[in-house]
Amino acid sequence: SEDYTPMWKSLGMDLDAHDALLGVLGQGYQEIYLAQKNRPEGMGYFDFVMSEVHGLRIKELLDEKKQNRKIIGSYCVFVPEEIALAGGATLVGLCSGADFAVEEVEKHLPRNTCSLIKSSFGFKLGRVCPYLESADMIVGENTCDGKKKAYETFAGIVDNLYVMDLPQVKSSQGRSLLKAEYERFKIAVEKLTGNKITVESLKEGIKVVNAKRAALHRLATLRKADPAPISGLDALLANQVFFYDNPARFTESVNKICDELEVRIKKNQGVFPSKTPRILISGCPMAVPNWKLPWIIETSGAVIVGEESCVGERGTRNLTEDSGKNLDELMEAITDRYFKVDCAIFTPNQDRSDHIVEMVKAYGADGVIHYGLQFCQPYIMESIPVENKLEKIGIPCMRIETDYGMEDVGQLKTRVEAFIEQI
Ligand code: BJ8
Repeated sequence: SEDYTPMWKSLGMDLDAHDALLGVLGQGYQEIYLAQKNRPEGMGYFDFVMSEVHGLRIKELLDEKKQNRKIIGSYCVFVPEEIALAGGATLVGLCSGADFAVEEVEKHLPRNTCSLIKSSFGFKLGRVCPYLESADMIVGENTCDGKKKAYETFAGIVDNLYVMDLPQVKSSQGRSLLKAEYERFKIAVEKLTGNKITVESLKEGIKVVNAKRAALHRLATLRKADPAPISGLDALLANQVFFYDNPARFTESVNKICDELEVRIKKNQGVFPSKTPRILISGCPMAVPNWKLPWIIETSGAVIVGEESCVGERGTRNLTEDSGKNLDELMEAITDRYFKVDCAIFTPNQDRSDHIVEMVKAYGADGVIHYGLQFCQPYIMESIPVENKLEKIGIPCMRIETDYGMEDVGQLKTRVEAFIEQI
């Protein structure tokens, strides 16, 4: 492939550190992804995307910038891509799934901060993320205390941070706050791009994002089959690439895989034999290249059939109503759609545990593995009532707390194997 060194250099990246990162990423991908058997052919597209994740896609973004298009980076599924697209900007996800520049990070953040936040800092401080370096605007959000306070520090490290406030209660006041923040974001996008958002452009943005989510809904539905036609690792990858790829191309590629999976299901073909124990993963989001737990699960005799996660169904569950006749109606519809996201920062958060039960039933899961990142108060706190609720109705649940390190892989594997044997 092309030599992207000059491009990375132009973004001010640390080339040696970046080479090291790409080396680790490539090796991990080889060992975790390419080592899988019976993968759908359509996954070839995602293999290509991953091999070019800091290459071709960045070149595309920089080409867009040359055409005067702005790039907006975000760390949370509450930032509406519909609005970014309507303003003629491209939205990319910035959450990171690997430890980097740990010592440097701990000069800015306490050690007992979750891996996801530390990683975001590490990728910036280590200058190894070309998405972050390409972004014209970085959106942080007031969600958990960790992120909320970390952005105060982050504002001194990057010069283009925009912080979105978010409600914590699903009340009418909470909804009004969300609506007001989306209006404020719309204005910020317009100011950034110099484009006025119109009814037409917002409808088009909604259409593009709905299509992308609908493709993932289709993929999720196909995973109900036994034998499972696609591994959880591969489905997770599609959910991760959702945040980076060109939306139309992503939609087309996922739909192509779905066509292939439909044929597999008809022929009763799967990635694992039928009656393989089926696991639903629930909890904190898994950003690229955080594949640790799914990899452990799927090399321990089980298949993952769903992700109750923001990199998964919690993030993509609902579509946005696009029948509004004016801007306000469309903004109301966007607010309605996002207000349903049942992140653990909300209190109370009954919807989330209801959705977990619903997903167990819909995907025929035999058990739930709750994934909590160490020091993530919201999800770890919720994991206990979630486990209680599931066990009360006879659904086995195991709670895992981990980080991005590899030290606990052996121990986790032993626990996961024991859990799978018992369900
Ligand atoms: S809508 S889940 S993407 S906030 S793991 S940083 S919660 S301490 S990521 Fe999230 Fe938006 Fe919610 Fe989804 Fe804090 Fe927990 Fe760390 Fe987390």
